[in-house]
Order: sequence, then C-alpha cells, then structure tokens
Amino acid sequence: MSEEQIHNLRNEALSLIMGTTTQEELENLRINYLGRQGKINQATAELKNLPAEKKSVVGKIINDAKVAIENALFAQKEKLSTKDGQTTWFDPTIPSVQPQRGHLHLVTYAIEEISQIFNHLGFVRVRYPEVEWDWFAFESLNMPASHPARDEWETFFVDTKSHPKYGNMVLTPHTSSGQVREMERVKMPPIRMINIAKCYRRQSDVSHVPMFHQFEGLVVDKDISIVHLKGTLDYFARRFFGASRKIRLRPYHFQFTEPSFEVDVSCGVCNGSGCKLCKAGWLELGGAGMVHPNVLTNGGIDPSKFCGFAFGWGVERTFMMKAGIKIDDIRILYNADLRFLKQF
Ligand code: FA5
Repeated sequence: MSEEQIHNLRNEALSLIMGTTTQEELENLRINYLGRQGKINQATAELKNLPAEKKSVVGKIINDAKVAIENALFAQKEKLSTKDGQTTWFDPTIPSVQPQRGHLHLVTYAIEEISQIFNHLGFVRVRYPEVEWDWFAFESLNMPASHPARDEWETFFVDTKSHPKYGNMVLTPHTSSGQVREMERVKMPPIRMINIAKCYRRQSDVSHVPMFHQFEGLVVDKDISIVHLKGTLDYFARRFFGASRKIRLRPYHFQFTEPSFEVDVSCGVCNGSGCKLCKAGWLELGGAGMVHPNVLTNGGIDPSKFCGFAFGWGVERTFMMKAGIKIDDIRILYNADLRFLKQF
C-alpha cells in the first residue's frame, strides 16, 4: 500500500465514522478498519513487501492512521450514547462542582448562645406548648378575662372548644405562659428556668413580626431580691453584648411582677453618650420584675416562704442590638432573602 492509499484509507474511515447514526454501524466500522482482518492490519501485513528504507516511514503513517481512527471511534461512541439517552462515560476522578453550604439561621445561633450563657449560671432550659390555654397565658399571671392589660398582647385565638378549667385556646403570646407550668413541674423551689420559645402576636411592622422568639428567665427560691435580678442581667449583657456593655432597670408595670421594670442596655455604637441608633445612649431590651405573690400561689408555691424574679425578652431584638449589627426592619430576618442571610 502506498503512502497516498493509507492517507485515503484514514480519511475514508474518519468520514464514515462521523456519518454513523447507531452504535451498530459504528461497531461494524471498527471491525472493518481495526479488526483482526481489518484494513489497518492488512496494510501492516503488506509492510514486509516494501524496501527497508520505506518500511519505517510507511509504518509510522499506518500507526498514525490507526490512532486517528481509534480516537474518532471513541468520540463518536460518546456522541451516539448521549443521543440515544444512554449513560455517558463518567470519570469519577474529576473534581465535582461543590454544592453550596448553608448554615443555621441567625436566630437559631442567638438561641444557642443565650442558652449557653444561662446554662453557665445553672439555669435549666425548658419548653412549653406554643398552643396554650388562656389560664397559663393570662389568667394565672394575674390578668383575669377582660382585663385591659391583655390588649398589649394582641393574641391569636384558636377557634376550638374552650377547656372547662383553663378557658380558651390561644397561640402563646409570650414565654411567661411557662412560669406557672414550671412551678407545677418542679413543685418545690429552687427553680432556675430558661424558657426559649416561639411567640405569636397580631403585629407586623419594622419592629414587630407576627411570629418571634422570647427567652424567659424565672428564679424562685428563699430570699431572692432585685440584686439577684440585676446581677443576672448584668452577667448576661456582658457575655452576650461585650464586656463594656451595662444594663439599667426603669420602673414599669406588668400584672405578673411587682415591682416591674423595663430593662435597657447601653448602646454599643456610642457607649452610652447618645447617637442615631439609640435614644440617649440606651436601647430597650424587654421586661423584668419580682414574681407577683398571686402567680406563686397559682403555681402552688407559698409566697410567704418563697419569692423570685422573672424576665422576658425578644430574641430577635436582643440579637439586633449586638454591636455592629444594624438591621432597620426586623421582618428581614424571616423573609428568606439569601443576600441578607449569607452575610452571617
Ligand atoms: C412580655 O411579653 C412580658 N411577658 C415580659 C416579662 C417577662 C416581663 C417576665 C416581666 C417578667 P413585652 O410585651 O414587652 O413583655 O415583650 C417582651 C419583648 O418581646 C419585647 O421587648 C420585644 O423584644 C419582644 N417582642 C414583643 N412583641 C414582639 C413582636 N411582635 N415582634 C418581635 N419582638 C417582639
């Protein structure tokens, strides 16, 4: 076979391979060109008839033609198998596209951090029902039916039969509903509870969401005073917000604590001197106070022997007050916008 004939053989094979439409046609071509009786082997067998100086040159051209045909067969096989819907050739050693990694929601991180801080102080984390009876949410907390204080809690009522003893069914408007439940569970003080749970209110604006989280502390023991309350909240503020942050108590009113306070934390941006973010250097955190004797009685605890303190703050608002985090609208925490969530 002359050099020209081998070139023609190679071009003919490549064009036929590219024109195939089934694996069967392709296999026939492979046998025809590369099989034991195939044209490439025939050309190789004829090499012995060539003069010695030509043998190596033609031998190389035959070998090149063989490699080109093999590559073309392989490429066409791939193409046809994709087209036929069969599995394509898969190389498991090629690095894959990395799936995106998510992370826990920032409120979940905040809940974890809050739990750990109170854990250090010996508080036990508990959880009570999100769908609750009126008795635990209001009545046992010194807010009898039709008391005007209830209005502030803008409650969702569940449209179902009321309980003969506990009244209407509601979505928990605050974690204080766990106070009497915890007293009934522990029965005999000391109590050191931290209740972190979802709460629901008919509210939605830049500083309110209809579903939010509160963390509620309750301590009941002998000789508990406001000093214990202030010390506990100070410890929390320093651990959660930073060593330089302080808290202060302002007189307030809640039906279930007496005396009652609003708790403020010093602003992390201006350090208490007053800036755009805060009002005169302080940010409002939530409520607190000394447990009302009626609440202790409703929980089966003798108020002449025991007393205690309680506090209840919003997890979202507390988290937003951490230094360096400025969120203008609380609702952004829950509208699942990845551009926001990925920053944390
Ligand atoms: C209460 O809910 C009282 N149970 C707190 C308390 C507990 C006082 C124990 C005394 C003793 P208040 O309604 O102010 O109080 O709510 C407490 C905190 O919950 C608020 O300061 C705020 O941080 C958060 N909060 C209330 N409503 C919403 C809402 N709709 N969206 C987001 N956070 C809220």
